[in-house]
Amino acid sequence: MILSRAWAGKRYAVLGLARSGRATVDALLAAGAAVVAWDGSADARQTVDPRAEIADPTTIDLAGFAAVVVSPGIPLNRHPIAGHAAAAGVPVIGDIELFAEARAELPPHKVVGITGTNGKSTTTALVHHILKTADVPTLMGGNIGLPILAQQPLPAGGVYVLELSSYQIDLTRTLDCDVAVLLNVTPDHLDRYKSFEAYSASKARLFLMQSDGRTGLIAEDDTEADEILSRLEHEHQRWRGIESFHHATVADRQADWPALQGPHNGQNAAAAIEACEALGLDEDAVEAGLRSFPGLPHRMERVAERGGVIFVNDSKATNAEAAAPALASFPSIRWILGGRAKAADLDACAPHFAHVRHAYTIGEAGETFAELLRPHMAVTACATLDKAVARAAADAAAGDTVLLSPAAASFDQFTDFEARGRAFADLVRAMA
Ligand code: UMA
Repeated sequence: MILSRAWAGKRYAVLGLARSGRATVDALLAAGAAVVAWDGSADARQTVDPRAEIADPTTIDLAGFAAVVVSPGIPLNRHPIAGHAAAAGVPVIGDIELFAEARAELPPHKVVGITGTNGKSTTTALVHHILKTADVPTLMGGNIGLPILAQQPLPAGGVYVLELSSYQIDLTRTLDCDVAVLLNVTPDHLDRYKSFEAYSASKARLFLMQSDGRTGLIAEDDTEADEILSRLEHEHQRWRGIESFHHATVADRQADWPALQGPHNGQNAAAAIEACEALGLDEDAVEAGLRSFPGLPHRMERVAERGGVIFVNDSKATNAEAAAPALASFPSIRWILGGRAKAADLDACAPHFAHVRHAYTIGEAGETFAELLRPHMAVTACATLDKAVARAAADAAAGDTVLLSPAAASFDQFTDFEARGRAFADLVRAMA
């Protein structure tokens, strides 16, 4: 567990008791702090009762509290805790800020912070993998699903690689990343922000928290990221230490990195290369990591190859924007798509329709997607994943890719995108 002696004897309120909240309660209690904890769900409250005092911080007197630590999933723009804490003069922070406070007591180390609307999990896992391959002590934390305070501190020379969502950055004041990375900014989470500009400004704060001499890496091939780059330079005079990267610089090397296909992965790889070089790794060590990176489960994950046909699980692609990169990455695709639609069109995928030899639709959106696609390609409405996999595999010839990239949520037929991806992999493996 990562904790700080500075928390001892202080009083904290923790709001939200899922992964980050529970790890926060554990770390604060282990450090000797007093904790009042709350979650809207009674089951979640039970997980910390009676170690923490159970009370709703929006209704208690917060005078004397060191901070209210809220989970990233709490919508601060409309939750009463923001106003209540402000009235009491108590800061609202998150677990990443507690990590920033604990850094002074950790063995000498570096922190890489990675943000962006898309690709941040892959880039985080990739930087972590490259470092591990080079025998650098390292761990991942943050939005990737691993609460940082629950991790064991690294030995001297270690590198903490943090995936940071805008929610987490909003709750952080003093995280001075040795290397900060911004991949891209496109409209997302707009229920949590006043405007796209406000969401974008949240990402930019990762760089404003850095002190002189640190490295900032910003994608040059993303319009809004590039805007942030020029705002940092012109409005904030943040000239030194900021560098840009571009996916095109790695395009001719990507063939050697099986899990990093497509322009979006070119961008993730370009960012990871710059980050690892800023950490002092040599070119050969970085290349070894890029070549052996296994990729993340359910994201363009190659699950089998049979008779020259590749089977790829991209179940994480739950909307058309997320499915487009996979369609761009393979030349001759048998595309399995459908589920619960998030939008009525597949426009984001349209530029890559020429790569699709045949589409196989499933789920609630199956009929609608079939209608949309018929003017552009051959389509078979299959209703269920097992039928779609069997049909696509039977039709496929050497050189084809059978791709599950649904462009829809999974909840009509599966518990989540992971269950859908596992079902696909099981069906593929079960084929003789
Ligand atoms: N809750 C309340 N009151 C509310 C709202 C929520 O009490 O008004 C409670 C819920 O009952 C629940 C808890 O708050 O128990 C939920 O907190 P949470 O959603 O923050 O859950 P965690 O498990 O702590 O997950 C968070 C991140 N979740 C979000 O940002 C929504 C996880 O990112 C992250 O992996 C985890 O911390 C690691 O510490 C997930 C995510 O969806 C993957 N992120 C978004 C994204 O990637 O798009 C930003």
